[in-house]
Parts: sequence; C-alpha cells; structure tokens
Amino acid sequence: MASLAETLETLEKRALGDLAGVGDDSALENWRNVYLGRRGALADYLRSVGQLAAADRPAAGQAANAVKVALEAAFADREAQIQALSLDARFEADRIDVTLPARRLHTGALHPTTQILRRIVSIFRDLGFRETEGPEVELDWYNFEALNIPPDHPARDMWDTFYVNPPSVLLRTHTSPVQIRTMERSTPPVRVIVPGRVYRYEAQDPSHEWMFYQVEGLAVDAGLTMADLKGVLVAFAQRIFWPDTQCKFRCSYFPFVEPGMEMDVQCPICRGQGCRVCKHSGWLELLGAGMVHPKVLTNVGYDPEQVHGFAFGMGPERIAMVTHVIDDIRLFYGNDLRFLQQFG
Ligand code: FA5
Repeated sequence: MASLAETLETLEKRALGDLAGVGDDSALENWRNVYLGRRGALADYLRSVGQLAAADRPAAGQAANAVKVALEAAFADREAQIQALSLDARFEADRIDVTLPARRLHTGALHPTTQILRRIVSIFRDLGFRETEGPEVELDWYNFEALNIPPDHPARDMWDTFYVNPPSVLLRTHTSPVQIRTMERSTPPVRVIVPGRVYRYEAQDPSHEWMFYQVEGLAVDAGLTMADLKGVLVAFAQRIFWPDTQCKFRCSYFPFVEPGMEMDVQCPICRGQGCRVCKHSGWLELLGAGMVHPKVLTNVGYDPEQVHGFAFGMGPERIAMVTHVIDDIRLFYGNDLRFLQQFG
C-alpha cells in the first residue's frame, strides 16, 4: 500500500519497474490489481489527496491522473508484448518438420482365406447363388444321416470326426449339412453358396489341416441336370483362374450324390505343361460334386420325381495355394506375420 509519504513519482517508478518484470497473463492481472485496481496503490494515493488542503488538491489530482494514464498505457504495451511472446512460443511448440519421414501406419489386412472366400462367393453371387451359413457344432443327423450316411456305414471313414457330445453332437466335417438345413426351410428353387469352417480329426501335413474352410454349393429346381452342374463349375473355374481354363470331370463317390464326381482343372500355374504344384500331371483336383441323391431330397420332404438338384464342395485354401503358389496349407493358420503380411 502506498503510504501518504510516498510521492507520486516513487509510485510511478515502482509500478513501471514491477511491470517490466511481469512475464505472463496472470502476473499482468496481478500488477493491474496492485497499482490500478479499486484498492490499488493509485486509488490509495487519490484517497490521500482528499486529506490535502483544498488549494493543493486540484494539482495533486491532475498529477495523479497523469500517472494513471501513463500506467494504463504502459500496461497496454506490456500486455501486447506478452501476447506476442506467447504467440511466438505457441508457434514454436507447434512447429512441424515437414521434411521428417512419415511415421508408418500399421494397418491390418484381410486374411488370405477371407480374401479367397470373398472372391469365390462373389463369383457364385454373379451366377445367381445366395450366400448362407450354418453351425460349426452340428448334429450327427445333419452331418451324416440326412446325407445318406447311416451309423456304421463305411463312408463315415471318409470323415474322421471330432465329437463334442458323442454320438449325436460333433464338429461338422464338411459344409454339406447346410444343404439339409437350407432345404428344410426353403421350397425350390434353391440356389445357395455356403462358406464356413470345418473340422477333421486328421494328421496335419502340407495339404491337410485339422481345421480348414469349405465352400458348399447347392441348387435344386425342376429339371436340373448334370449339364447345369458342369456349366456352373466350368464358369466358376474360368473366372477364378484363366478364362480358357480346361476342366475335367472324373467319377467319384459321395453318399449324398448320385452320380458323384470330382472336378480337376488344368493347372493354372503351368497351364497344363506340368510343374511342381500339379506334381507334373498338368491337372489339379479342385472339388467334389454330383447330383443330389434322391434319398437326400426325400429326407428333407422334397419329391425326387418333381425336383432335381446338384451340389458341390471345395477347399478354398487349396485354391489360394494354387493362385499364390503356397506349398504348405499349415502356413494359413500358423499366425506367422511374415506369411500373413504378404497378403496386405
Ligand atoms: C467333402 O467334404 C464333400 N462334402 C464335398 C461334396 C459336396 C461332394 C457336395 C459332393 C457334393 P472332401 O472330403 O473331398 O469332400 O472335401 C472337399 C474339399 O475339401 C477337398 O477337395 C479339399 O479341397 C478340401 N479338404 C478336404 N480335406 C482337407 C484337409 N484336411 N485340409 C484342407 N482341405 C481339405
């Protein structure tokens, strides 16, 4: 507090000296309160002017006002300086070195199986098939019996099975049970494509996994024939590989189709010339297929005299192995980033 003895000149000098040491907004505000505030030093001084003799008051008042104007001007200057300083500091802190190399963004990518599944499904969608799915934990009825594979039938040996709750609950060994589930809830015409995971109690080797994917196809309608099946499968092979890919059909046995067959394609790597991938035969086995067995149609309440169907099932990893020249199926699910990052 400025004492009565303190002269105006001393007050002004002290105020200006303090102001020079003020470095930020809050110190500036504090300075203003101390010197220019309602209870500040200048206000105290003005109050003390009231105690002077009447004749001395005008001159003392005028002098005090002049100091007030000078201090307010000094305050405004200092405020502008501090703002400019803090702006500089902010610019300095925000400075970006645009010449630094960018930080690498680690984006994920679709798994190679997902990529091939999407390609397969989209080709069949273009051919008029609708995508559907079914459960991985399945009943014996759907996985075997409704597919014309009764208990104790030797064909069960074709699918080594993981049982969840023997003998009726198991991990599906193929996507064919979704044929039954789809037909049960639809009336013909039916045209579905079914991607999904399957499980087999099998020893692993470069071309066998115990967990892998399949893509099942099913069409049921009046008057469907083997020619429709072959037409669809050749169209698929020529879209996923080369437009002039040759296909070969061989008789094969699956209890749920009659007749049954397997389709081989001309090796897309060597284009039939013979290479390591096709074991120098020029052909690759691609899928199992056939006309839906009349007993299967009867099991779902369809009349085999009225409608016919065709079905097929393929292993997408094996297709990806061919298109990407991968020589071991175990790489797909080994979670080795060096392998997976090649498909980003
Ligand atoms: C079946 O699973 C039949 N459900 C396919 C089918 C459907 C036939 C409709 C007729 C009508 P298969 O067991 O052959 O068939 O398996 C089909 C495909 O799955 C094989 O061609 C192969 O590409 C793939 N596959 C089979 N076992 C394995 C395995 N252990 N690891 C990886 N892929 C496999």
